[in-house]
Amino acid sequence: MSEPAGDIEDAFAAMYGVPPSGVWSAPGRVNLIGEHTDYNQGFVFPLAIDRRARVAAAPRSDGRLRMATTGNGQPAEIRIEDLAPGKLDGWSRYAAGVHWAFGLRGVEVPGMDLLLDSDVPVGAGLSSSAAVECAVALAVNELAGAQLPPEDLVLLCQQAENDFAGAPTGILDQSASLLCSAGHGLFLDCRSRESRLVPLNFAAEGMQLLVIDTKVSHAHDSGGYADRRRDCERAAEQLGVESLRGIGLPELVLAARQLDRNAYRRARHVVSENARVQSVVGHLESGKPVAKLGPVLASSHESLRDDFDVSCPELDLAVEASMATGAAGARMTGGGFGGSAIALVRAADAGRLENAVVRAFANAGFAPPGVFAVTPGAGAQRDTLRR
Ligand code: GAF
Repeated sequence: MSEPAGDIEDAFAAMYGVPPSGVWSAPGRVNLIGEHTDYNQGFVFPLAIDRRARVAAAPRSDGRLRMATTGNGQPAEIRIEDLAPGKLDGWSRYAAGVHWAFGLRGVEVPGMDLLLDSDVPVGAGLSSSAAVECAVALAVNELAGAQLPPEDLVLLCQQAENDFAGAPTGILDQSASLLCSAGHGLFLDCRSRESRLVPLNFAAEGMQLLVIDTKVSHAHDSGGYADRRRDCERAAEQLGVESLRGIGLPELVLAARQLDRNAYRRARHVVSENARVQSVVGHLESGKPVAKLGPVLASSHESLRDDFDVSCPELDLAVEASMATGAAGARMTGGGFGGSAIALVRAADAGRLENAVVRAFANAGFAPPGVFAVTPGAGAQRDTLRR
């Protein structure tokens, strides 16, 4: 787990010789449903998880930005005025990208010392990079006196990820991290950017939401994600609509001949996934049990596997083994090409499911997966009181 705020404050003082001005944190996310819909102006329904990136920060007067992680020696360093895409790598490009994006908005960003600690697994499809961006964004927002609202910070962090870190992602992850609240999922319309919180309490129904981290590391700054985005844009163009949000399933089927095969399959996923998000939110808002969401989670996984081609053998096996062990539902979550699956399971069966998935991975010759429960956690926040 990440360190309590007091520990990171002490570690900051030991590293930089002064106490931090504050500690801010932001969560990773699980997307319950609504995959690859965000950059198609569609619907998503994520929850923040109880795993977070935490950053201690203090401004400097000499324009230098220093960034370190707990338990890891020397800070990376760059002058704020020298920040430019391509100049940094590793996690520091997410933090520095946020400073850069504030600068693009005309905010005078001071130099800063940062110390980061995170228990969001990296490369697991749980938005570890967005968690870093959002925690740093809260710190800079306050220390630079920018006072941007969370909705603006979503776009600012997305810009850091897209243009500074080079991953052409949508607004799902940053929205989940900044706008979610404990005990809720976030229903977000990525076209209007309107959102509302929907109560989500797995424990009250004797259920658990498990994450199965396949340990197949994914990265969205390499080819597959951008290819899917291009397929979707081509599909919209061939259909003569601004985005795939502009078409329903019956019209898409009728227009099938206008599209090449991949464009049609990608569009079919996006259009059907939007309908699935709406049906999940409708189901929960009318007070129906979360345990009954199994079939819709299953069809989301099939669509991502068969039409969107973003699953992989490890994700498919995680889902199959979960369903064979009595999960109410399971699907891959996040961008895919590795990363994690989720399984909705009766709490009493969680241990059995974990054993079955671990055994199935061993039998298939895959590396052991990580299996852990998540609960809908708090969104990004300041963790320490203002002095
Ligand atoms: C990744 C991206 F960062 C999100 O924007 C989203 O597209 C997701 O993959 C797929 O739903 O997490």
